Parts: sequence; C-alpha cells; structure tokens
Amino acid sequence: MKNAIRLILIGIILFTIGSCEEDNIDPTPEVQHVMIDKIDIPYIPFQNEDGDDWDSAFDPKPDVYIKITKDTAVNLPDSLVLLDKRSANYSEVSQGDLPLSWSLVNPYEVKDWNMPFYVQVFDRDAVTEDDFMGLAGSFRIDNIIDDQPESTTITSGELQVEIFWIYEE
Ligand SMILES: [Ca+2]
Ligand SMILES: [Ca+2]
Repeated sequence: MKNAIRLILIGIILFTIGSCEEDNIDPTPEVQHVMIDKIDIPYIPFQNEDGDDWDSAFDPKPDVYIKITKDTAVNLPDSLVLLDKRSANYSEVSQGDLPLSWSLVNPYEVKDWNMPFYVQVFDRDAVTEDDFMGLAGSFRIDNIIDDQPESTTITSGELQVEIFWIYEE
C-alpha cells in the first residue's frame, strides 16, 4: 500500500515537472525584428509625364536610384528619409537592365510596424535637380507580419517596386 502511494506521488511529481517543461516551450517563436534585405524595381516609366525622355540627347535614359521615405512629398528633410541610394544609382537604364536591384549590406530594420513608408524613384541629374520618376506605397510591417511573405510588390502606374524582407525572432 505504501509503495502504491509512493508510486502515485512520484507519478504526480513527474507529471507536474512534465507540464512545467511543456509550458516553457513556445511552439511558435514570435518575430521581433523585421528588416528590409533588398529592393527590386522590375518596371520603371521610360518617359516623363510630358512623354519626353528623362535626359537630353547625349544621355536620354534615366539614371535611377531610390529613397525609402516616411512621406509622399518629393523634397523631404533627412529626418523623413529612411534610406537614400543616390550614390548607388544605375546609369542609362534601358528595358534590358530591368529589374534593377539594391541589396542592403546592412539590412534596414523597420522599428515602427505601424508606420507607412514609401519607395520613391528618381533620375539622378548632374546639373539640374534630380527628376522624380514616381513612388510606390505605402508599405507597412503590420500589413505583412501575419503572413510573413518573402517579398511584397506594389505597382503604381508604370512603376513597380518589390521589397524583400528578413524576419528575426
Ligand atoms: Ca533628368
Ligand atoms: Ca541619363
């Protein structure tokens, strides 16, 4: 009888330990960090809204770069620009060069998941002010966090932008 009680007690203790351990294992670790790994531009407008080339006769094709911004306005202060790839522009882009692609050596973490952000595309100019080619957005981490897609594509007119994500626990 004593042995039986002892076995039951041991059983209860083992069961309790087992339950505790189970509670400690999180079956789906939650993503804590979402980063931008790469930005692709599969399509750009090859003419401006007047139907003209982006540049003059000698180098008519666009010299494309991107900015990631917190707003849709074109000339934003630095505080509203998350990422500026002006120094990494593509020169004289033609159809065969697409998609353009910017891989980030240091993936950019978007800390505010509720914040809408945009990808603005420009033609880099030497003498005159850079030409604004268009923007795609808004992107928002809250919109993707449930599905955690590998990438998100937004098309806006003749412009298409694809952002590739990294998720970390
Ligand atoms: Ca231009
Ligand atoms: Ca050009």
